[in-house]
Amino acid sequence: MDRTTDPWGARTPYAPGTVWPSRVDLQLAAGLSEADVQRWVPSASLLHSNGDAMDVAVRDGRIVGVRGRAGDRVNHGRLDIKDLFGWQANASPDRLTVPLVRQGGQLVETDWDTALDAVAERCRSVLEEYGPGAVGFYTSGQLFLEEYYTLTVLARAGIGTNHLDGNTRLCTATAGEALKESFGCDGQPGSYQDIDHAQVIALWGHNVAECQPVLWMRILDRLHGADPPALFVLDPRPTPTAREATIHLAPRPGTNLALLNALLNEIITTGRVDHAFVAANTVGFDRLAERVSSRTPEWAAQICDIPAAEIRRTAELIADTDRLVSTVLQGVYQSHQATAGAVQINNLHLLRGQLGRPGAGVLQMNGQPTAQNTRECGANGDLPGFRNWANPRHVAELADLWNIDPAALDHGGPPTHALEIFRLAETGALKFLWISATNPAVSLPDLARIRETLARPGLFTVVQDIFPTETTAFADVVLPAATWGEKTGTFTNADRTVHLSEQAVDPPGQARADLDIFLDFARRMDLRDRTGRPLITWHDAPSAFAAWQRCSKGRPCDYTGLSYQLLREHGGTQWPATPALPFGTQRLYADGRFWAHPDTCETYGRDLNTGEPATEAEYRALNPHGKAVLRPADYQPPPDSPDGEYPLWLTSGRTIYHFHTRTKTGRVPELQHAAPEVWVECSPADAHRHGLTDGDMAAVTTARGTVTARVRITGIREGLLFLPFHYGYWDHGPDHAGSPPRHDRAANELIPTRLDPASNQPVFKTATARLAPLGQLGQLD
Ligand SMILES: Nc1nc2c(c(=O)[nH]1)N[C@H]1C(S)=C(S)[C@@H](COP(=O)(O)OP(=O)(O)OC[C@H]3O[C@@H](n4cnc5c(=O)[nH]c(N)nc54)[C@H](O)[C@@H]3O)O[C@H]1N2
Ligand SMILES: Nc1nc2c(c(=O)[nH]1)N[C@H]1C(S)=C(S)[C@@H](COP(=O)(O)OP(=O)(O)OC[C@H]3O[C@@H](n4cnc5c(=O)[nH]c(N)nc54)[C@H](O)[C@@H]3O)O[C@H]1N2
Ligand SMILES: [Mo]
Repeated sequence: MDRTTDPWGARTPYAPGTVWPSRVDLQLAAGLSEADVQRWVPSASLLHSNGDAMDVAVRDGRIVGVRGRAGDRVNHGRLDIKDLFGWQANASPDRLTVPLVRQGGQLVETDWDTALDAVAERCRSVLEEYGPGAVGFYTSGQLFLEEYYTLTVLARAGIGTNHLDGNTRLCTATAGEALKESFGCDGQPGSYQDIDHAQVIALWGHNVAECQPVLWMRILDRLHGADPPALFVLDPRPTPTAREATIHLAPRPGTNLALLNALLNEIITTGRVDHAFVAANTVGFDRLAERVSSRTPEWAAQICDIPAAEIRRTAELIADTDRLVSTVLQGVYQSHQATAGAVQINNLHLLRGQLGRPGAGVLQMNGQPTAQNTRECGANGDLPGFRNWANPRHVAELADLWNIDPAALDHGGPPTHALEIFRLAETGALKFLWISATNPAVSLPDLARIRETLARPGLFTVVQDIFPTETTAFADVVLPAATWGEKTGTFTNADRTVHLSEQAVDPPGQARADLDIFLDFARRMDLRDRTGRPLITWHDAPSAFAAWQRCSKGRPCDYTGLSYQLLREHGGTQWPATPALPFGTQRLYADGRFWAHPDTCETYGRDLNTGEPATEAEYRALNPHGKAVLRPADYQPPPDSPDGEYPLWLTSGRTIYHFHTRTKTGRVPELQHAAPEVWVECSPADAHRHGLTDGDMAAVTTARGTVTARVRITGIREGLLFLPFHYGYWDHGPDHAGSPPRHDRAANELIPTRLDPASNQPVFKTATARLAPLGQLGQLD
């Protein structure tokens, strides 16, 4: 079977409450069989958040394939096509293999000592002249736990800066915030096993078929088995996910909250609330009921452009079951009123008591493979261990652990978010920016502005990557990293499953593990605690893991029961895992105990529409006993909506074949061949109106820029365009000699900078644009 044309492979149907049958997926280099493999090294997928466990095949010191692990709780042996083929990127001839420093405008090769001394010297001089507020770190959702924790201690305790965030800000900041607002603390309530029991599965803005294909295989196998669940999909596009839906609603972009408020109202007015659960486990019911009381299906129908009868049918479907699983992703997190919307999905589960039982759970999904670790280790604009920056006792706990003065961690406000870090760089306030394992010159909104910022002469930029990218092109120092398969560490998927990923082969050339790079930098900076001892007391992945375990102790993400050995033997294990419960915890909140008590919660909450934080006193008054909080939010129309100049909505997202800015998947022949160039999806009516047919080249223009793309006519909502955001410029082909590069391919040329007020996650999904046949656009002829 060719998995590039049949991405989900053969079905293994199963009935509710039974074990998902295993199916082992294998891909080896051409001509090799399993007998040719000399070693199998345990790891898990690093190309999405599902955490699919696999063994990496090694022969003669090279990676020659992968095989899914049948015994792992997450994937039961399956792998998706990015994983089946993606390992080939590790051996690309254009990997970064030596450090580079900028000299006379050019990046030239150098050795590690020269490169890291240059970085440390600049960092020290910026600190002396401007203080820690001039130093920033922008990291990833793709490193390992040990690396994030080290970076966090280095940046927050060592340098003393508040400016540390991850690209998780673009990805799952809203997931974290929505969990904090409803349950007091980050941490995924549900478990993938809930799919095995569900009667109704609701996918909110989540194209799981393309983005978590193995989770989709699990859902597909239920759909093909006895007593299948009903599937609800909310997405304005007819995705492969939507095609299998019992009910597919395709709302106007940016209107999730209107629909959700109508669903909540319908559940309340039709007497479907589980009042016993609500009374025992929540606060805020009366306020929520009052706020949604006028939000009828007819009201939402006008806003969402969906028939009211469909909204009623949806309310019945999701409220007439005792086993509801929801997943939420970027169609909510990157859309208008992101946190407000995601929180209403939590509310829906709380009103119905759909939490903490087999088949009753909510998955506020992650996207990136290690985004959970960025968040729990505090490399994301939060404090490690889901501690509350506004709670002095939590701050003191960290200061104690790191043996530093608590004042060094008190910056009078929350940690700086990524877009603010870039704004500080733009204004010149930030002088030193270290970017690791992310490619902002393609993935941030409003790229022209990002390029200008990165090119500022007063900004010293360190970029740590495995390939030359659009971002390394702006760097003052480029550090070549080792990656998955070439280094050891742990990471945690979207349902809290921790995997150990072990080194299988040597990194290419002089490339070094990100952990070693951070540790080496910390040594060169001579970072000390308050008694003058080295601040960072660990030296490799296992000792970094042990340090993190101490930090996680007693917190919701408790890792103290885990060890590399346990992970090796037991495979994926869900935190919290304590010495008493070393094999982990399947569901959070099964006992109705939340991490929401004022003394333990991660946040005192905020207004979902303004982001205005509540004080400790206000939170204590609202939630003295630490129950789940039902937080309402009113629908507000999106600030930009189609007009005469930009008459269409523009959204963006993913295809199954590529990962993000394609630095890996673009170098894999099978994947690149399957999706070689950027396209724009539009409806038949919009194509016709613009004189376009399938395959024509068209220009998509917003107030920010123009992208040229091939037209793909689909059943997408009329009035909406979709661009994949995968295509930047590293393989754009040679420009005409001497002419400046044309920035006409990346979706983010077009996206303005707008943030969700509660999570500060950029709104990538609701821009407005116009479409034109390329021939009519004079300057691009
Ligand atoms: N193949 C592949 N898989 C991946 C990734 C990848 O790059 N490629 N990346 C990983 C990462 S980091 C992430 S975050 C996840 C993302 O996974 P998803 O969130 O599933 O992917 P997206 O395509 O970004 O967005 C999902 C859907 O949101 C819809 N949408 C747009 N606007 C709205 C709206 O206003 N309302 C609603 N309800 N829906 C809307 C889009 O039509 C789109 O189909 O995927 C992960 N998995
Ligand atoms: N318009 C639009 N924009 C979006 C989105 C969207 O849906 N629409 N989605 C957003 C989301 S959800 C996300 S997650 C971001 C993703 O955006 P990015 O994080 O910028 O995307 P990647 O291409 O994954 O970048 C990761 C970089 O790390 C490098 N790398 C890989 N492995 C390693 C390693 O082990 N060590 C080091 N040092 N480097 C490594 C890769 O080569 C690559 O350059 O994009 C966001 N931007
Ligand atoms: Mo993401």
